[in-house]
Amino acid sequence: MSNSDKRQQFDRIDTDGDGYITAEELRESLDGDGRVSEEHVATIVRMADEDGDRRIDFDEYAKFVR
Ligand SMILES: [Ca+2]
Ligand SMILES: [Ca+2]
Repeated sequence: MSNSDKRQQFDRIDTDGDGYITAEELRESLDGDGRVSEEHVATIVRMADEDGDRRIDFDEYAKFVR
């Protein structure tokens, strides 16, 4: 995936446009039909979050989806 594709995905998930994906935003993007649990989303954020601020910035996202 190219960096600009990732950027587009990232921007789609980051609905408030602050440059960070929160668990809430991620859940909304994944949770089309209410089947994604909060726990599952929290696990994804923990795996992707490298600096421990509990948000996913673009660098973290780009590495995670590589
Ligand atoms: Ca955001
Ligand atoms: Ca982070």
